[in-house]
Amino acid sequence: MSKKRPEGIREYDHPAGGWDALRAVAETLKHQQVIFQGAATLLKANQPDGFDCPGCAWPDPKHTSSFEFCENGAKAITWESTAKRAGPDFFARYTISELWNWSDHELEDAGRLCFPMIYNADEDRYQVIEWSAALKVIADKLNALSSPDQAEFYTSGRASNEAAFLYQLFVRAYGTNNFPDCSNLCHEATSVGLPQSIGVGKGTVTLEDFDYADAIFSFGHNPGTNHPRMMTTLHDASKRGCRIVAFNPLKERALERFAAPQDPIEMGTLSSTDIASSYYQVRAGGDLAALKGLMKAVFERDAISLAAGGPGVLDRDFIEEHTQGIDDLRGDVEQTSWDDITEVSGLSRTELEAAADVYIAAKNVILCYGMGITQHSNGTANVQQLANFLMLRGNIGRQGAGICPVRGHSNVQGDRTVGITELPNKALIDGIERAFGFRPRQDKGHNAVEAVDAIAKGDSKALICLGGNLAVAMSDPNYVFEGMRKLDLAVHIATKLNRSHLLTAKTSIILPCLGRTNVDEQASGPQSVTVEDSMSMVHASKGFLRPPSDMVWSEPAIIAGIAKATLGGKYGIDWDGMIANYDRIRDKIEQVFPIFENFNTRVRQPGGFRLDVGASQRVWHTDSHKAHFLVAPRVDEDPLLADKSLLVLTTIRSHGQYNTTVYNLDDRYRGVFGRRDVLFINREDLEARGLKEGDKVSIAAGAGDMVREVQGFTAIEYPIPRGSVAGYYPELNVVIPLAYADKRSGTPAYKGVPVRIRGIGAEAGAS
Ligand SMILES: Nc1nc2c(c(=O)[nH]1)N[C@H]1C(S)=C(S)[C@@H](COP(=O)(O)OP(=O)(O)OC[C@H]3O[C@@H](n4cnc5c(=O)[nH]c(N)nc54)[C@H](O)[C@@H]3O)O[C@H]1N2
Ligand SMILES: Nc1nc2c(c(=O)[nH]1)N[C@H]1C(S)=C(S)[C@@H](COP(=O)(O)OP(=O)(O)OC[C@H]3O[C@@H](n4cnc5c(=O)[nH]c(N)nc54)[C@H](O)[C@@H]3O)O[C@H]1N2
Ligand SMILES: [Mo]
Repeated sequence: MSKKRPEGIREYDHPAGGWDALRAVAETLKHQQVIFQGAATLLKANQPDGFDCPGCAWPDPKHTSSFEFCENGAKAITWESTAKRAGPDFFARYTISELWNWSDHELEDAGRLCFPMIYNADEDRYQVIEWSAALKVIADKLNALSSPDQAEFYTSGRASNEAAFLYQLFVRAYGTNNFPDCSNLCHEATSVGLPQSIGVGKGTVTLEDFDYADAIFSFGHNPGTNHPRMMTTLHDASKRGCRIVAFNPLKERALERFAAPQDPIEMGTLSSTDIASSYYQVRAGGDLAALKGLMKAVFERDAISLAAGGPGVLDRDFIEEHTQGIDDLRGDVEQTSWDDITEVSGLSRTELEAAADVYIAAKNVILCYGMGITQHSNGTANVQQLANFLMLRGNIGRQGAGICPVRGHSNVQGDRTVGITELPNKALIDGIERAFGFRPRQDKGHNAVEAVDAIAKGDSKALICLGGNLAVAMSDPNYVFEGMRKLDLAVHIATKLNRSHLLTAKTSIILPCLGRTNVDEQASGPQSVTVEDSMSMVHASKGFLRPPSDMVWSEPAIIAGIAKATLGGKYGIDWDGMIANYDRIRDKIEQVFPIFENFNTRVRQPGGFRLDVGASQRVWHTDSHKAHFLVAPRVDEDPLLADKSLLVLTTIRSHGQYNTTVYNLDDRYRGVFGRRDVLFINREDLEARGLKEGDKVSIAAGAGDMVREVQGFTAIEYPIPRGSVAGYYPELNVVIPLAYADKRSGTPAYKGVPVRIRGIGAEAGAS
């Protein structure tokens, strides 16, 4: 007889995708009251004349495909095109103190924001304000600061290229480089690590390359939930015999087997396709060790082949012609012991050798990775070891091979390309001078961790957010919340209400904006915006749904409005002209960034165009003009982990959420229904603490006076390696100290937090 599991926990034995995915979409449509309009909207996603799906940054086959079904894309679109409205009557009904007690799900579920609102402290409510008055208040506050560096300008990665470009132009003209953005929390380790390795902070593959890969290595990403359209690619690759090798502490269902909702046979017969041919449950934070193990095995195989008079297994021509540093890398890998590698990775030498053999046997290898790699205190080093591994056999810059960082927000990569960065390079500053006739500062501004720290310390006094939910997305939210309540000015450009908006400053303003699905009507007619996907493809996006009210502005128009009010005629920038016709914004983008040559023409081609990525052609934009093998010291990510009583916490997304937006409380593929207050833990780790499944536990991180603790999470016995535990973001962010981040890139170590687990309450045994 099977034992009784805690409430809401049950085995889910279906493949990912399939009929359950279709059913989930139908439920979301119903919940958001958009059954007819919503279904029509879904058919416009990622079509040549339609809008870009805000769900993720995975590319589409040329953006010219027939409708590609995606459960979570459908949820993202449906939540944006909801019939629900958070209008003036909503804000009249509830005080901010009341709304604070709502869940994140309930706040967003209030519906689309439709009027500019300003906080009235006496009434503890947001009240309607005219656009012109709101813009003037913001301008006066910004101009009253004693230095522009007292203001922080956050960007979340849904902003279009046009909005992001105008935003960075405004902020640079205003006079600061304080650009915290969601990329700092996400793929910053890629943006910092890859340029040092291969001269570009982007992926080198295109979607077509997947058709030629003999093996795909997947590290630390969960495409069944976070990039469901990638499942079509993996499904097709698996069907044609491509080997897929996964490294992930959790056995993610979609990486095991997937039923394509597009496939009439799989749907009709309830069958599915196996995805990963081998699956390695690496310990959380064990990737550096695993990668050194894989490379050690490759070097050993190479030596054996050479000793037997063979050609070796390295791509010596590539290494000779294109790279530097192989000897140092080999030295480091050789002196790293198998004992250290197996202990930290949790994988045996035999397992790592078997994976290395798949790698060696494959002519063309693509390596995909996500947050399981970047969100660690050695995130940058992790990324660079991935590049090393690929380069050993020349797997970069040729057909069917390359590195594929799987990006998060649908335009996070584009925002960076058009200038959202706290570290502007000379080319960007020169470009702005060329196009606008003024030379902005080139010194470093704040990234996300530095920005919220400056806010918490009272050094920064104003925060403008172009989308997102910064306070909830950051580590250590309680510290961040306290700081944000002390601000002089907080402005949120947003589609939906969230907790960051409730952290009211002396002056707090919400500016409602159009989403991707909405028509954007300006003086010259309806406008398109552009976005760049994970594979550097740039294409247009055009909404068609009526805006939630006449008082909702587009993001570019809002930014131009703030800029005009704040800067007046400074530098003679033609804000009105650019808003009247976004082609003019694109002309300026082209002037600042020569890679956008003929932007307006090329973006009108069906499917758009690909931005040049040097490494894809084996052109290395590094100082030496070569690609670099780079050494990372050690294999363990944190000296704290010498204390064996600690476990490593990794914080992940459920199937029913989009970052801080919680659509529902189910995580179907992991068998969790109707709750999120769980901690996935290995049975032996439970037993070692005298605990059992269902016990309530406390989770504590940090040391000394920096201890952060949460209580009341329920322990769920889960097939996760010993030493690793997992739970949901954002609920567990409260235990992650802000300083806990990759020193090189500033990326918070959300996926490698040393924690102490104790049982609490009557049911639990000894701690
Ligand atoms: N539906 C939906 N789509 C999304 C999002 C969303 O929230 N919902 N968010 C968007 C954004 S902004 C992003 S950045 C992406 C995120 O997409 P992912 O990178 O897939 O994000 P996570 O859910 O954080 O999960 C990472 C995976 O890494 C594994 N993992 C955890 N720790 C480790 C580790 O130490 N090593 C290894 N090898 N693996 C580990 C986890 O088990 C999990 O499978 O998705 C984007 N798309
Ligand atoms: N512990 C832990 N923390 C994490 C992570 C993790 O894996 N673990 N992941 C990190 C990652 S990868 C990321 S990217 C961040 C996410 O951080 P953010 O990007 O800041 O957060 P989101 O939840 O995506 O933002 C949701 C809000 O965006 C607004 N919004 C939605 N669409 C639009 C639009 O079209 N325009 C505008 N202006 N606003 C819009 C809505 O108001 C909505 O409430 O979180 C990070 N935090
Ligand atoms: Mo992200």
